[in-house]
Amino acid sequence: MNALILYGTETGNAEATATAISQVLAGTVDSEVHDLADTTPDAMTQAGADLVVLVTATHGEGDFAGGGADFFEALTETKPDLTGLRFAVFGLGDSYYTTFNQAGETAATILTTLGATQVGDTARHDASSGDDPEEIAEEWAREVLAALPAPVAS
Ligand code: FMN
Repeated sequence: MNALILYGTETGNAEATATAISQVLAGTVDSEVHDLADTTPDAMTQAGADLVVLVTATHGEGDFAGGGADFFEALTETKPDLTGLRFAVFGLGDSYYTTFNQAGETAATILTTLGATQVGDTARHDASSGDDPEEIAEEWAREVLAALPAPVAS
């Protein structure tokens, strides 16, 4: 099984979190980590990925961090059929904002609308909690692995 881990970041937390997730997946699935700023939606459909893990921070007023805005704008314009693709979302945000983790919610909605199937729950890291996002993500990634159908995860 192949996983594509895509992150959108402004200050680095999502990138470090994506790396932590890839380390949990290693051994069970082959994964690659890419910055959304250097990625187009084709990567999801042409690279043969069975699972896409989106790790996105929310910035601005509920907006995607980093390259997320351009990536999801392209996705909603080209509307590829993502039926058969599994995805998981790890959001990073701060409950100080009323738009807490909005980017993660938006990502999940867009991918579901295009036919992809979500694995596990959308994670919502809260910077105000003081929790380490990498630790939270490692536990979450194990839950995602457990939620994959057995033949796919093997
Ligand atoms: N978090 C939210 O949940 N909603 C927001 O609208 C939001 N806006 C932010 C705007 C600014 C200018 C900053 C600095 C942070 C904002 N955050 C918001 C919190 C970030 O998402 C959080 O700090 C996250 O860990 C940053 O991840 P990154 O280092 O990958 O960019």
